Amino acid sequence: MSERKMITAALPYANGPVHIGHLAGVYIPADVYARFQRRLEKEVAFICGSDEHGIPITIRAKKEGVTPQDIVDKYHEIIKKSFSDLGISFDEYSRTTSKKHYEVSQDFFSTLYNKRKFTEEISEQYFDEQANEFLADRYIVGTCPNCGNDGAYGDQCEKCGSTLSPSELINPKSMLSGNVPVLKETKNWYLPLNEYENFLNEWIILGHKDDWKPNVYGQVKSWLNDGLKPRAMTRDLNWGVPVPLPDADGKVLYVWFDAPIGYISFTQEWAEKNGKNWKDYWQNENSDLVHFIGKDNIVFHCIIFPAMMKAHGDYIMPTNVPAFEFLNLENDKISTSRNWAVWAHEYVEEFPGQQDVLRYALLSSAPETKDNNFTWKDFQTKNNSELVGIFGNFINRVAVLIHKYYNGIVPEGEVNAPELAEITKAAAEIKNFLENFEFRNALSAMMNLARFGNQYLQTEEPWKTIKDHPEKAAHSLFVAAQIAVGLAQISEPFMPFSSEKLLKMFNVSQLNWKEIASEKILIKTGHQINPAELLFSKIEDETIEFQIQKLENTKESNKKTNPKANPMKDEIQFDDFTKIDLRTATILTAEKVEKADKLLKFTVDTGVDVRTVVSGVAESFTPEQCVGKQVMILLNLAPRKIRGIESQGMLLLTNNADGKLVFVTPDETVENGVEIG
Ligand code: B3M
Ligand code: ZN
Repeated sequence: MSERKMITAALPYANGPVHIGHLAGVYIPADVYARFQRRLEKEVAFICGSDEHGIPITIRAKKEGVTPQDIVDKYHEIIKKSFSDLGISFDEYSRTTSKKHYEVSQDFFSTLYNKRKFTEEISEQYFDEQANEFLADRYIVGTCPNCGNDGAYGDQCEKCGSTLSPSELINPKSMLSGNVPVLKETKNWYLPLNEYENFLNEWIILGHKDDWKPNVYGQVKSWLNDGLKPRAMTRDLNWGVPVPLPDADGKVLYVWFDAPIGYISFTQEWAEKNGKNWKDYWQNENSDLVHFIGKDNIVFHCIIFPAMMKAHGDYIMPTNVPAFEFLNLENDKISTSRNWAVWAHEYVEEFPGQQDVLRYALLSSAPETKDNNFTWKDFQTKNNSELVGIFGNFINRVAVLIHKYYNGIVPEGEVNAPELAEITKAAAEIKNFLENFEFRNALSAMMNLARFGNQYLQTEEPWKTIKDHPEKAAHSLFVAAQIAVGLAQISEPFMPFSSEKLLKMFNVSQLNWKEIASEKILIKTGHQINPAELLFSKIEDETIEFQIQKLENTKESNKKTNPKANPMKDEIQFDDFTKIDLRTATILTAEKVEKADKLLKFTVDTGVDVRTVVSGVAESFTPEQCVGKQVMILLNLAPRKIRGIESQGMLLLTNNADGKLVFVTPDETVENGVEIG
């Protein structure tokens, strides 16, 4: 077991505030882990910061009509404050626009360059002549070659989910000017990931089958099975860390090159301020590097960054990369652009002093092995039944009764009481679970101790025995006090604010984990405790309804403003229009396309002939719903192969307010093959 723990949490993009999805899937578990490691007396560096480069930032800046710097300055502060308000105990929270980070990431690049680890490749990239800029993938839109969606991006079609490269798009357009981009040659530096396949195979596939989470292991395996390709580590962009080479004007480091190096540069910033040696954490075998991330970041942390570190030569590899799945909100995908989220900074304002409630609720539904769901009702139940009803209730009864019967002085009891073993048992279980990244189980183990304490009081009934068997009542409250202090101690990683209050209430100091697990007596007979303080309070229905209403309002306003009408396309001439052959047709048969969740294969009677058309509508209709429908078809569209099936023409579709596809149909049934226009 290593002495040091180098713990990182994914750097959030500074293009918006953080929400409960981020908290549940990265930051709260990471914080629990870091706090726990400190209690094990490891030398911990828990490092994070804002990711301030990349397209997500520049897109947001364009949207808000401000500079990228304005965007990152604004959101960095908001994010940083949310983390600190919620007790996320980073040793350092910095940002990738810091001077140090520029130095460290450029230096890293230069080292790889000097060691000849990059290949130089000239490629043709889309260029917007009006804006005088190369277009990153997200800045190009066009028609998806797979499903015909004409809002597909240069890297992905969000309608059919396929991964694309800009050159595959039909009719590409620049998002900057709306113009058709031209292809222009440009030189970039690539990391030949294929050369690291053997190393990755040996290290992860052979070495971590049993201790890495199956979702992480599985993803890496499938990437390696598909074979790795060289990947560009630089971009033609004007926002980012400049490439430190003489012939690299207008080029910056790829955001996924510089962002993970942020972990290293921020550790250096922290080390300098605190008299530490950063290399002890990053370049020493006696250090465990652990990355907490969301599942969409697996490839970057398990393949690309390790390959970069391997190429560099001086770095240790992560011992584990616990990646989380996603959290949904009220059964719907959390979305920043649709404002479908519970924002950390809003929660802190609306639920003052209740940070631990959110920490508890999010941990207990942490998306550890599959996507999970957050609902406000569930949040209320967790608070009212578990935190107030069990945990708070138990603590309160212990403190109140000790004050009532013994003036706040812990009474005498049997130090060998068998119930005391429950405390060490809970501490040992939590240790086991947390070492395996099982946060929900660890949290349950804590709550089970509170449950046990509650039941113990219920059976012992010291409020009754105090009259006829005062020594029995004293013993019961002595034991209950041990359990209460046990909870004060073991709850710290999960609910640090409450733990602190509890330690004060029982007038004891914090112990390390070994002490909790080995010392029988956590609070001695004769020890004076402080007055009982309320830990948790009931959350009323009105409070929850207010939150639910807020989400309803979001839904309503999304309906009104979305779908936003796209701007008019370029003007065309009447002649252009007459080239288009639109007809009425009837769907004769419909069936699913194998291994393509979104596609349906139709045969349609067009009046002219009977033909096959493939369309990406399977999420909106079942085949049965389509058969017999009269539709409109673009008849003279050149046939295209979709999943090996030749699609002859295109059915006209549009979206309704819920984003569901609907067919465009004539408002009364007409003959098939009638021309439209
Ligand atoms: N900012 C991506 C994300 O927020 C990215 C993580 C960087 S970790 C080095 O999903
Ligand atoms: Zn598509």
